[in-house]
Amino acid sequence: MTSHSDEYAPSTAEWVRNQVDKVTEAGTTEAVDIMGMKVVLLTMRGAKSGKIRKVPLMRVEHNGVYAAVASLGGAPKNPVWYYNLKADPKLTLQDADVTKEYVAREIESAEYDEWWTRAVAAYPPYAEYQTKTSRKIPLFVLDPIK
Ligand code: F42
Repeated sequence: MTSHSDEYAPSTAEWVRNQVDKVTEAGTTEAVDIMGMKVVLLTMRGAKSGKIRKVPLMRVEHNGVYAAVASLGGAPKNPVWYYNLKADPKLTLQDADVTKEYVAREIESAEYDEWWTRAVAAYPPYAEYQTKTSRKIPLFVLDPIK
């Protein structure tokens, strides 16, 4: 069992750290965007460090359910946060100034296709990222708790 420290461990990517800081200062994810498209902020447990990790992602939502797209710009490897959610699927997601609890589950086949269409509609560059790698970009559905 990972030791749980409530210490926040910032991303090692400065531009991401800066966006997380902006959201935290403003109290809303509306404070940031990517080329004008909306961002949400996930807070999860580090799989090895047990620390709090904050991961901004593009906003992909349908009827109160969100998707987390482990695209990493089409890089050959999954982002590290993918392994965090596999280890501990409980997370919080902030959309604008509302933060709620969710459980992440990785999806496949028909459900994957349905959510991939929604993801590309929300952020068209995802389609280009998938052409850049033989890695199938993983998708998690984030189901609200209660
Ligand atoms: N990334 C995406 O993949 N998809 C998106 O749609 C997306 C949108 C987006 C919008 C705004 C923004 O500011 C950033 C956005 N990003 C998006 C980038 C995203 O927020 C992440 O920075 C990116 O996906 C890379 O995630 P990462 O978890 O690989 O982060 C790296 C840079 C990182 O912080 N690495 C840490 C390090 O020290 O190397 C470790 C992080 C970590 O979680 N460590 C675990 C722990 O225990 O703490 C260890 C886990 C293990 O098993 O090793």
